[in-house]
Amino acid sequence: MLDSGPILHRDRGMVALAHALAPSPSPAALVDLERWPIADLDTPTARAVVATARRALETTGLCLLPGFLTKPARRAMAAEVEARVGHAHPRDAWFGLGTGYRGANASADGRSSRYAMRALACDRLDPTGPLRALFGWDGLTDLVSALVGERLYPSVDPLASLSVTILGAGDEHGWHYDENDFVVSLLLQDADDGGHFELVPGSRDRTDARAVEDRALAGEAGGLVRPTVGAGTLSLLRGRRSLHHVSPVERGRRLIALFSYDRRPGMVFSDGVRSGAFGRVA
Ligand SMILES: O=C(O)CCC(=O)C(=O)O
Repeated sequence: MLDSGPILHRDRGMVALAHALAPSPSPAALVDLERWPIADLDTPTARAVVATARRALETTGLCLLPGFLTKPARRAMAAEVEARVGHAHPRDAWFGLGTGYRGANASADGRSSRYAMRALACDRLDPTGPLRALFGWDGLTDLVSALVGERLYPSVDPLASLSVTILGAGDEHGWHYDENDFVVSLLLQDADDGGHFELVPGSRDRTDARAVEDRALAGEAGGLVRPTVGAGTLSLLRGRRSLHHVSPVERGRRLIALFSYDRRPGMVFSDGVRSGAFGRVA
C-alpha cells in the first residue's frame, strides 16, 4: 500500500526534465501487443479492450489484463527485482482498520492486520531496465488514463513513483482500504504457495460493512472473492470501497510492481509516505 497522503506537485520544468531523462522504451518487447493491442488506442480493437476493462472496473472495482507482459519481459523484470531484494526496505507492523499504525503486535483487538513485506523503491531499479522503461512509456499512461476515464500523469517521485512490493515466506499484506482512488499493479512473480489477493467487493458501502469486515479479518471466507491473478497480469483496483489484502505467503516469493499516477503532472509523495514505505525520504 502506498496511500497517497499529502502529495506535492513539482513545476512543469521538472516534469519536462524527468521525461527527458527517461530511458527510451521499447514497449513492443515488453507488452504482449498481440493479446492486448493497445499501442494505438484509436483502433476499434483497442477501443473494445478498453470498454470491456472499464466495465469490469465500474462493476467490480477491479479490472485485470492477464498476460499483459510478454514472458521474456516478465522474467527480466522479476530477475531484476530478485537481484535487488537486499536493497528493499523491510517492515513488519500491525495496522488497524480506520485506526492506522498499531505497533509491532496488535492482533488482540480483532480489527488489525499485519503488514510484513519489503518495498523496493524506484531509485533502486535499473534506470535503463524494463520496469522503468514500461513506466516511462506514454502508451501505458494513455492506457491507464483511458481505463480510469481521466487524463493522468505518471508520478515523478524518485522513490515511490514506481516501486515493488516483495512478500517472502511468512509475509503478508494486511486487510485495508486504499486512500488512493485507484492502484495500478503488475504481478511480476507469484508465490509458490499462498500470497493470494482477496477482496470483498463493495464492502464499505454495505449496510453490514462492520460485520463483513470483521468476518474477513477473522479469516472467514464468506463474501470474499479471490480473483485469478497470474504473473504478468496488469491490474487496476479501486480499493477505497472494497476491503482487500494479500494472504500470507507460504512458499516462494511474490513480487508486484506498483505504478503511481495523478491528475496533475509532477506529483511527488510526502516525506511521511516515503519514510513509511521505504524507511527514508531521499
Ligand atoms: O499486492 C497486491 O496485490 C495488492 C496491493 C495493495 O493492496 C496495495 O498496494 O494497496
